[in-house]
Amino acid sequence: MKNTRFSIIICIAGIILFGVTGAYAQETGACCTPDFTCIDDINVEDCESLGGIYQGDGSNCATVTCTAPTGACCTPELTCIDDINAVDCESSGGIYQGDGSNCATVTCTAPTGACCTPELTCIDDVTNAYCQSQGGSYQGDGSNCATVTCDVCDCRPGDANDDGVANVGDVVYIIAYVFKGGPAPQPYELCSGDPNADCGGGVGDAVYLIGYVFKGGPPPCSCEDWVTACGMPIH
Ligand SMILES: [Ca+2]
Ligand SMILES: [Ca+2]
Repeated sequence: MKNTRFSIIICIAGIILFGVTGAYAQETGACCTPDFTCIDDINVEDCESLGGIYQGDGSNCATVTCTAPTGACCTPELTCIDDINAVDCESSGGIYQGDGSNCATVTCTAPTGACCTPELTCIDDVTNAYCQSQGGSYQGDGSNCATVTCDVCDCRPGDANDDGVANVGDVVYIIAYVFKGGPAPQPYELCSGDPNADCGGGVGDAVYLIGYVFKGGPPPCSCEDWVTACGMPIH
């Protein structure tokens, strides 16, 4: 009889304890996710498992603003901007300096080097990001124009499929490009597909190549000839 009464007490205590902890586990509130959207009615464990920041029991998205932390941003030109979030900084090519950082204590430095512009001139002391933003080709950290050659003529007019030789495969490639919406000549859409150096791509180039390959006609022009005829940049 005593044992039975004891069991009942334990059972009731268990039910009360379960009720209390159960109620506690069901507390919910708003959650700011890592991409700064707000989710309502979520408990702290679920919020944190999403990588979010729990806004407190009973909070809700109507009154919560999920904002990204801000800090200083070094732009590609190495100037500093304050009070910007990481996503905005990096989407403009900058380097985010950390939450709470500010330009008063930040020095924006980045490795620099030489940059070959699309016009094949050389610019010194620019960052990779800046060079690319100008459509250039970055030559590596610490490189400089004294030792860099930008004016490389690396187009092979007539080798439209970029396999190193101008032959019947390029005739087929150019015809597919002109008449069937095939891929453009590579790597330079115009120059690589323009063996007759008339600064335009078309069926005339296929005819010119056929003459060269099958009929002993003149060979495709050189890259230098093409640039002389059509000018820089190679494209
Ligand atoms: Ca080829
Ligand atoms: Ca042509």
